[in-house]
Amino acid sequence: MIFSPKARERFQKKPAQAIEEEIKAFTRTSPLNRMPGMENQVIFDKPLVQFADVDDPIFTEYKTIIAPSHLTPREALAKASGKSAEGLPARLSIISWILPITEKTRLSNRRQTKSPSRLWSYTRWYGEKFNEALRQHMVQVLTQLGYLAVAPMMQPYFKEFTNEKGKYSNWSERHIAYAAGLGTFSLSDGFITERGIAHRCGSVVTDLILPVSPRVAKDPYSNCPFYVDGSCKACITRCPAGAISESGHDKIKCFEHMQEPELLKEYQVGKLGCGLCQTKVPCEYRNPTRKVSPPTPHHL
Ligand code: B12
Ligand code: SF4
Ligand code: SF4
Repeated sequence: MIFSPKARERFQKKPAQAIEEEIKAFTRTSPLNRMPGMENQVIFDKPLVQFADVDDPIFTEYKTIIAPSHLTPREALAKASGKSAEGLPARLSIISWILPITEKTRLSNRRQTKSPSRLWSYTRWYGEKFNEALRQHMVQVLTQLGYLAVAPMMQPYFKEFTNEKGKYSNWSERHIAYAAGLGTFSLSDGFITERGIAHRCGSVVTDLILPVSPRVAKDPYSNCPFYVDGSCKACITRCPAGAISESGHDKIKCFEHMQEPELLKEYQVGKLGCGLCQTKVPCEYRNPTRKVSPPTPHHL
């Protein structure tokens, strides 16, 4: 990847705009953002991109909210670059993105009552491969431009653990997205953005200085009507595993429901996903607490 002097200047003078454009262009043009065997069918629509400040105290709070093993972004970059956390530049940023799932895929999953549609499972399997390519691409762009950059989820130190509540990891992409002001959590546990809950997300830590995006949500659950006034609860009846109740999401029941060896074979994917609680619900493709939704469509 070779950058012209003009392109380099764009990253120096307008870094936020240049990063956002790079993520959107990669999503628009990458052959990996296409359903296999259905060349014209994209997996994700136009991404949302925002930035967080690495020294936001919320990242230290995550050591209590999630687990002590959850890395701060400074620790994540230091581990990857072989430096000490203190040896890194004073200002660091996080790039966080949301990849909204297309209408066609959402509609196909709306019709399901027990297991995910083929398109939804393809989004879980091939869509995450695209998400990985996007993480790698952004790290490559930034390092070629002379910046430090790491996608913690792609590092050998990324780990998933299990405790009495179920699975968790040492780099939660949704908690990063929350810090970057992209949305809030919900009754079903999913992350509700201005483009809804049906999405996948990703992030990169860098020493490129980016403007911090404001966190406008009142609290970590304010995009979910259940936590605003006790209403909605559509995800409770939508979940075929009985994993969602007024007390929240049972991660163990959810995980167990997603193990369907016959369907894995039929769809020929490594992981099925499910996402019934993310389709045919008021938060599917918009923030349900907004009276007026932003204009649609948001296709590439
Ligand atoms: C482990 C895992 C699972 C586990 C556990 C999920 C979980 N809730 O943690 C299981 C197998 C159950 C699972 C299921 C699914 N997953 Co999953 N999974 C992950 C993974 C690998 C790690 C998640 C993690 O670290 N969680 C940490 C724990 C602690 O988070 P938590 O319990 O949800 O956190 C709660 C508390 O922190 C609480 N909280 C309490 N106090 C406070 C205070 C503050 C300030 C804040 C911010 C929060 C907070 O809020 C949270 C929500 O209740 C991520 C990828 C990644 N690296 O991020 C994908 C990820 C979370 N999965 C994803 C998806 C899409 C799914 C499925 C829809 C499957 C599918 N693809 O079809 C289902 C959805 C389940 C659901 N109802 O949300 C997406 C989420 C996108 C979204 N729309 O929210 C992710 C981010 C993958 C990605 N790259 O996009 N997953
Ligand atoms: S379906 Fe309703 S209650 Fe459930 S997460 Fe979405 S907005 Fe919240
Ligand atoms: S909570 Fe889990 S099992 Fe239930 S609908 Fe959502 S993804 Fe499926």
